[in-house]
This record gives sequence, C-alpha cells and structure tokens, in this order.
Amino acid sequence: MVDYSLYLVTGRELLPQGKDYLVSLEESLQGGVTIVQVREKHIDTLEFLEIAQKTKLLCNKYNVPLIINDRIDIALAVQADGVHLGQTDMPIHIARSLLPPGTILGVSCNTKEHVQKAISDGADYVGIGAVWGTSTKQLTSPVIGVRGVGQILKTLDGTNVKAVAIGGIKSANALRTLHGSVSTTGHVLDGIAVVSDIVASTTPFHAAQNLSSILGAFNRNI
Ligand code: TZP
Ligand code: MG
Repeated sequence: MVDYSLYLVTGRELLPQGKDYLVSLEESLQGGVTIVQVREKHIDTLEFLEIAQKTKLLCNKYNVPLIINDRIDIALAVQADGVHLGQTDMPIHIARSLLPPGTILGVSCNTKEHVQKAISDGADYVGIGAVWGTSTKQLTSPVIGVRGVGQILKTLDGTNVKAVAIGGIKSANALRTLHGSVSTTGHVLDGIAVVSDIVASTTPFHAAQNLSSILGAFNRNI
C-alpha cells in the first residue's frame, strides 16, 4: 500500500541559499516524508534525468516511492514508481498504456469534473488544489479552500482512488486543512502535498517532522 500521507513535491529553486538539494531531500526523508515527486520545469532532459536518478537512489534508501512530474520517458528511464500528470499533460489512460503494470498514476484536479475523469481514466490518486494561496506555482484557477476540497473529495466516495490536497499547506494550517477538508460524507484526505514548507526550510528534517506529527494527531482523532 502506498503511503500518501506526507507527499513532498520538489522545488529546487526554493532551497535556502547554500542548501544542497540531496542533503535537504535526505533530511526531509528522515523527518518523515512518505512519497516524493520530482517536479522540474524548463530544464534540459539530461539534467532532469540526472536529478531523477539521484533522487531515486535516495528514495530507495528510505523505501519511499518516487513519482516523476510530467515526463513519462524520465519515469521509464529511472524506473520510477509513478508519474504525476496535469490536466493538459498526457491523458492518464494513455500514460497507463505506456508504463509498466502497477505504475502509480496521479493527476492534478481542481473540479469535480476533473476528478470524475480521473476516476474513469483509471488514476490511482488525485492532487486536489490549490487549497490555499501559494507563490510556488502561478495558479491558473482560483484557490478552492478546504470546503472546496471536501466537496471534491465526495466525488471519490465508493472508489479506491486516493487524494492529497496541495497548495499553501504549512505546519501552521495543516491540521485545519485536514479537518476542514473532511467531506459531509466523511471522506478524508489520504495526505497533504507540500513544496515550500519543507524545501524552503533551513531545517527540512524539522519541517517534515512537524507535518508528520500533525498527520499523526489528525489520524488519532478521526
Ligand atoms: N500545484 C498546485 S499548488 C502547487 C502545485 C505544484 C504548489 C504548492 O507549493 P507550496 O509551496 O506547498 O504552496
Ligand atoms: Mg504537468
């Protein structure tokens, strides 16, 4: 079973000055990150490949799945565990036909319609957001808030498709995000996806550990 609870999405441009990418990543894994997505925009294929290979080695060391954003070729090349796709990337059902059986496929969603399509296309999980405002990504649609996440989560009732929320999640609002997102039908997030709260921290170990203990507290309360 994949543990989506503390889903780290990389963002090398957000690293504190002088902080090495792999050092930060390893500290965050030691702090409790359960799954890692390499997200790189506008870099050469060779550089993406090298980053993905190094990330894969670290993920293997901590027995944590590696997801590659957008690039099916890179995922195949490094034998990643999964691929994350956006609404204008390769459709999930086509990605599925290109990748080995059992590959984890996730898709970004911000409407119920997106989620319905993700379900029928055979996605394993959806990333719902942006839940809060964020400066990490230029958003093309309004933030949906925790109520919006809860409404979208309902669409997943009765399916085995997992869900993480993303966008502006920090230790200061993580518990509110988890509690506030519970749908009127009782559907709960499977995890929170985070970039800056961990990557921009000078102490990613502590950032991840804080989030991890918040997840623990939430799970003890539901
Ligand atoms: N997709 C929706 S919001 C976002 C992505 C990749 C960025 C989230 O970054 P942060 O720093 O956790 O707000
Ligand atoms: Mg994409």
